[in-house]
Amino acid sequence: MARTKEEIKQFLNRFGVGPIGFGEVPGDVTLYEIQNQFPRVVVFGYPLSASVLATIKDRPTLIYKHHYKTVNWLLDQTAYHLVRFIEEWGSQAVAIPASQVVDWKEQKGHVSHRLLAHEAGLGFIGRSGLLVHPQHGAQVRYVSVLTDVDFELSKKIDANCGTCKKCIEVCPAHAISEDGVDILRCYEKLNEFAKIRGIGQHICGVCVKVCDGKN
Ligand code: B12
Ligand code: SF4
Ligand code: SF4
Repeated sequence: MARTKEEIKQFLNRFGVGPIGFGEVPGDVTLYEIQNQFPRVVVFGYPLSASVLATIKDRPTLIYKHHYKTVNWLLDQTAYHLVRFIEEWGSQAVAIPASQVVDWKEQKGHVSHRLLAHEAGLGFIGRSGLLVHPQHGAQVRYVSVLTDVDFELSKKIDANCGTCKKCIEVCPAHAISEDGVDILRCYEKLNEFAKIRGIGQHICGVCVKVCDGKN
């Protein structure tokens, strides 16, 4: 069993991925379109470039938009390769798109990477609503591969933001408070940003930039 986990890690390391976690898919989780019930999940991420994040002040920059798309592409490509790797063992796996909306009204993906990343021991959900990794903070984008491979689970991280309030202070939509994020407010601001020439995506990056895991 442990061997399987190590083999997956070694395989992913060939692609230069960052954090990798192994979790259980909660029984009550809603999966859009996917019929099979996969009991396990491998979640992994690529850290964002510090130099690209440094270009962000109070709105997304064009280079951040490009980086966002590049990292999503890398995540989807690597997840595809991991699915093939697992299928060659005769097991099943499905890659959840890095950033695809399937329910526009509720703004939901096939399943939440943040929820699964928390299950896979990669961090805690911070005040910003983002998944905060102990070393990288929120500066990682994630992807999930659901599978029936029965590997050993990673230990969940039981931590929180403590006294940090950095994202509350900088959010251009004033959407973050001590109690969490008002996602509607955030979404309205991201709608505004999407109209900036050349951006065209619901992105921002301000809460990501300040959450560097150094508090
Ligand atoms: C649609 C979407 C949006 C919508 C918001 C929708 C929403 N309600 O969350 C909009 C367009 C507004 C948006 C904005 C942003 N997004 Co977005 N988005 C998505 C997408 C495609 C689907 C999210 C979804 O299904 N949400 C539904 C709800 C139910 O799930 P959730 O919010 O993800 O998870 C919550 C619950 O599960 C719960 N929860 C889970 N475990 C636990 C445990 C405990 C103890 C508790 C209390 C709660 C709890 O809290 C979670 C966080 O609020 C995901 C990709 C994906 N498939 O996950 C990316 C994703 C969430 N986005 C991401 C990012 C980075 C952003 C932005 C910073 C934009 C940018 N790239 O510049 C902002 C940040 C907004 C914010 N502060 O949260 C990253 C987050 C990475 C990270 N480190 O956390 C993701 C995971 C994409 C990726 N591949 O990495 N996004
Ligand atoms: S910036 Fe600070 S308060 Fe905000 S999510 Fe990150 S650790 Fe939590
Ligand atoms: S993505 Fe931007 S607007 Fe949304 S919560 Fe983060 S800082 Fe605020």
